[in-house]
Amino acid sequence: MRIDSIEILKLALPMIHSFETSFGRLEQKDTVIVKVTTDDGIVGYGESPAFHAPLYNPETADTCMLMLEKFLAPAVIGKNFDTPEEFQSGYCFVVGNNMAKTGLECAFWHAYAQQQQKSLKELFGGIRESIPVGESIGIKTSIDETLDEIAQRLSEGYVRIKVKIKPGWDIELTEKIRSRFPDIPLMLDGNSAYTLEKHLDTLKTLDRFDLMMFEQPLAEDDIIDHATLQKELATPICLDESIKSVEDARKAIQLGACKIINIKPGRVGGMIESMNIHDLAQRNAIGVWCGGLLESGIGRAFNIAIASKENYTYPADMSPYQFFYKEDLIEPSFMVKSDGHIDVPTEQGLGYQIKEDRIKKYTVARTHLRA
Ligand code: OSB
Ligand code: MG
Repeated sequence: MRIDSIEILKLALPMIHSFETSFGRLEQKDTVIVKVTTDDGIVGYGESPAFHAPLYNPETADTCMLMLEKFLAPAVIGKNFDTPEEFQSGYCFVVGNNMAKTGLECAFWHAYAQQQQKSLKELFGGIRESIPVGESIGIKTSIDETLDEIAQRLSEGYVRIKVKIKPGWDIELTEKIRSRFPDIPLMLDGNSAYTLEKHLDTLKTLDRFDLMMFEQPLAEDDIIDHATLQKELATPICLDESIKSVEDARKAIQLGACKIINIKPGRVGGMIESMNIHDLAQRNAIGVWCGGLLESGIGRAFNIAIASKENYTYPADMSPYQFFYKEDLIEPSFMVKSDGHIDVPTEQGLGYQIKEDRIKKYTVARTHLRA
């Protein structure tokens, strides 16, 4: 397939509810949609799920736009590629910028799936018909509000609850959750807000609440302190921000810094690297799960497909669009069933219809490269 055209679109998706984590409150979701067109007229879409500001990782929607326009898209435009691996090798000289790379790689996967007349699930080697889903609950204004949301989601079928914490919004919160819901699969996500030096006692107290896992308590660039912490805790540590590549995963596993890995394709640079991490983790008996970055349905479609692989043994963060947005960029969007599972599409291509008119409606900046 020759890549004849690449459109790079920055979208601003209004959020109906803000989402607060230890790094700040998200009130609006910027995202970047990449659209490739091949010489055969096949059109593929991908998503770079960056935010408006570099809070979760160093990228933003604007850096994705710039990197895609100046380096990534020019490296592949007008050229022929037979496989996603070949396509990726076209721009692998670019260091970092994993979210920018993910949008481009996914757009190629989407086009490739259509050319091969296969589903993403089949291309990724998925084995599950449906995937289990948990909810990720942001920092609220009161503990009661958090408890009510947990009760609501459990009644809707979500199979585990993840709660965002930060220093000062942790022990009392977890205590109250556990006293009202003693047996639910519960996990906490610190989003890098804690340090060994200041918070070891807090972390050891949280260790008593029979948690499924503790996601990224310490700094995003620190796997050494996570290894020290894991020796102090019975709760399995799950790394999110710290794992940006299969090499990071290898080192974290070797050091004993985690027992579980949250794989977000956007954070690690795409589906190929996600699969590399999945395979490495599986060889080392480390379970993985698919995290989210509040993607639109376009990004989520890739996440759902990859989460059907064998070693995705924990529930995904895959809240449906209704939690955050008025409408999705795919229609119909995926649905979380009353058993807390999402069906994995088996149709050729993405498995969902793209709503071009909605992409247009939310586009605030656009670049078009032609061969
Ligand atoms: O740390 O998992 C995270 C959302 C934005 C930034 C970071 C994180 C999250 C989530 C994802 O918890 C929730 C979702 O995409 O449904
Ligand atoms: Mg996280």
